[in-house]
Amino acid sequence: MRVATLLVLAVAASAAASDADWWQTALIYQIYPRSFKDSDGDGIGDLNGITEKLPYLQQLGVDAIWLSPIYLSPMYDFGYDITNYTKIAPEYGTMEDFDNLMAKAKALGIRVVLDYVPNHTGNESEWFIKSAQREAGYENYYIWADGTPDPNDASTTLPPNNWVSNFRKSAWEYSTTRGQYYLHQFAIGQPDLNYREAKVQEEMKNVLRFWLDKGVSGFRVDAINMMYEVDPNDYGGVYPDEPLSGDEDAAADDYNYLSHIYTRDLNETYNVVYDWRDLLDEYYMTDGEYKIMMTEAYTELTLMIRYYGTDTRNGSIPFNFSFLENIKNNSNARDMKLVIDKWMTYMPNGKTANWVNGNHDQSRVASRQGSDRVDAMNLLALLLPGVALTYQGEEIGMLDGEVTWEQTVDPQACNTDDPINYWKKSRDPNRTPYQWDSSAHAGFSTTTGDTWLPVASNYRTLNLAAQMAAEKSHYKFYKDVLAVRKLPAVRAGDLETTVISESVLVVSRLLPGYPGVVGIVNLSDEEYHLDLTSIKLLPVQMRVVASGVDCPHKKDEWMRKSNITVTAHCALLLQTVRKCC
Ligand SMILES: *[C@@H]1O[C@H](CO)[C@@H](O)[C@H](O)[C@H]1NC(C)=O
Ligand SMILES: *[C@@H]1O[C@H](CO)[C@@H](O)[C@H](O)[C@H]1NC(C)=O
Ligand SMILES: *[C@@H]1O[C@H](CO)[C@@H](O)[C@H](O)[C@H]1NC(C)=O
Ligand SMILES: *[C@@H]1O[C@H](CO)[C@@H](O)[C@H](O)[C@H]1NC(C)=O
Ligand SMILES: *[C@@H]1O[C@H](CO)[C@@H](O)[C@H](O)[C@H]1NC(C)=O
Ligand SMILES: *[C@@H]1O[C@H](CO)[C@@H](O)[C@H](O)[C@H]1NC(C)=O
Ligand SMILES: *[C@@H]1O[C@H](CO)[C@@H](O)[C@H](O)[C@H]1NC(C)=O
Ligand SMILES: CC(=O)N[C@H]1CO[C@H](CO)[C@@H](O)[C@@H]1O
Ligand SMILES: [Ca+2]
Ligand SMILES: [Ca+2]
Repeated sequence: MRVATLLVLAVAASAAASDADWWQTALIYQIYPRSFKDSDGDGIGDLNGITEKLPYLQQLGVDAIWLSPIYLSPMYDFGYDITNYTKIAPEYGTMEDFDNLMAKAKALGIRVVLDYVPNHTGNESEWFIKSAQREAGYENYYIWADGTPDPNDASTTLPPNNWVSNFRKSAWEYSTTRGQYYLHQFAIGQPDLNYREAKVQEEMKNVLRFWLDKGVSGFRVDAINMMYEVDPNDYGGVYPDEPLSGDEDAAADDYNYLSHIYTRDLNETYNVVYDWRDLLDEYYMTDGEYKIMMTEAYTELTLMIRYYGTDTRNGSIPFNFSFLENIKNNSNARDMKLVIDKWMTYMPNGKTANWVNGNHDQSRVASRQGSDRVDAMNLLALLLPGVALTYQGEEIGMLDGEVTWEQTVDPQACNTDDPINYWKKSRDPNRTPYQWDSSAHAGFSTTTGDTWLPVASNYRTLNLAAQMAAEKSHYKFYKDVLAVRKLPAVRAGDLETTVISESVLVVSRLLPGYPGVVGIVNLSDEEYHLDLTSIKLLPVQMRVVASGVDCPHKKDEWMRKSNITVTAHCALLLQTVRKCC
């Protein structure tokens, strides 16, 4: 059988995680504050709830938490519509609660990364209200434009052009206060800031400084590639229509109907990201802790790679969503290997890769790929070189919850006005509360009423407490793998991905002078006998250090590389005892 492998040589020399390089191998755990833990029984998760659960995250082994937005907001888009970037949403707590969370996290060795939402504020922001009133100095904080005449009704106007919002329908909303339309690439309550205005750039830098002064370790940056729109001065003073995409499945008011050449991925964006990097580096120079910046952009690979920086400027870590988008429930070992190798090949020299399994916008791994692939996907994300991101609940293999049309609150789903097909657009099912235990509301809340979204009905059997008590569970496997992630071979070793057969992928991490680590996933419904003799660098004897729920193996069991059995859906992690190579 032909064995395809790719070998990526280690670049990082140091194996220890100091304050300078902690981020290069960090496991970052994404918390969606509204759904993590409710400390005061109002049915909504909050900061004190997160603080209460920090010891859990520490024993699990996470390096840093990323909090989805915690700022003052009317919550039309659950915190991504920010009224004030430096105030805490009252339903999540107070600034004192935040300071307390920071102190506890620091004491436990967990770093805190915040969500930064630069593309838009909420429509209740003081800046937006002042801009709508044309208050001196604020006139150009947002993207304003005149309407076009309505041929059928002289008393009214139509939007300035054909641009469509990510959440469907026109991206323009009329402000009676100002007598002009403002742009919103997302919900109506999320007006786009104007980055061609120098004062906006300065204000947004001050937001970064405010939180860095409070001791955060960096930011995850929302929807970065939507930051700039074209300059109307280059188009005769108007914002030009976007061409049709040709997508036949998209209705005229659907985002995919247009090709977004004037509202996405503009070149101006990159310099702003590099400027933010310089600002973060000023703090790094002062306190010696590198501040991470991860940017979210669903775009093509070549544009994505530019966020990393240029020859003369440093940038961010662009999130790679290939795990989410390109690995399907029927992907085989070869497909997975391709996805991994492509990113490793395109990534600029010396930069850090990243692996995202899920987030609050995507269906959960277990729902997307089937529960029997949870261990395999967690193993791959944690074993590959670079930053790994885990969305809350993925460590126990949570499934999407059931949310009826009446219970639906996500604007992306509500905007469909479609009680039958709303679920296709809804992000609510993957935002249902964390399943802590089998008590009422899954231990998420003590409310006597409803939680903000319903708890998934499977919580009585699928919950953390049950998985902690079980001999084998997704949780135990995840924790075992995360412990191995701290080894020098995983932090700094070479990566080799090997397709053994249609359904078996082997990922090894080897570092000269240290024990090596080998992950094996069996994606098929059939049992295999593996012979890894062809992987010359592996020693003959290996020890099981993590064994997934579908594997019969026990931890600490010994295996010979010429004869390894992997049962259906088994994800296995082995460690060599002899030093590599
Ligand atoms: C946010 O609140 C602070 C006071 O806490 C105020 O100084 C600042 O102007 C506000 N910013 C916005 C955008 O409303
Ligand atoms: C903000 O937008 C929402 C719609 O998303 C609307 O209901 C609300 O009235 C707006 N508020 C302000 C202050 O403009
Ligand atoms: C954007 O920048 C790239 C790389 O520098 C360049 O090739 C491209 O022509 C630029 N596009 C525009 C529209 O200026
Ligand atoms: C970019 O970052 C690397 C690693 O932190 C550093 O050595 C280098 O000096 C930085 N380059 C610039 C232009 O800041
Ligand atoms: C991520 O990387 C894959 C290659 O592994 C690439 O095909 C894909 O376009 C990238 N996507 C994003 C959103 O980063
Ligand atoms: C796999 O995905 C396809 C398309 O999304 C879906 O129709 C099918 O039911 C899924 N199968 C499993 C086992 O989840
Ligand atoms: C994968 O699991 C199936 C089903 O148990 C099994 O037949 C097959 O041998 C396994 N593959 C390996 C390499 O062990
Ligand atoms: C993954 C993620 O954070 N997605 C966010 C992108 O931006 C929009 C608008 O701010 C949010 O609705 C998404 O949740
Ligand atoms: Ca609460
Ligand atoms: Ca924008």
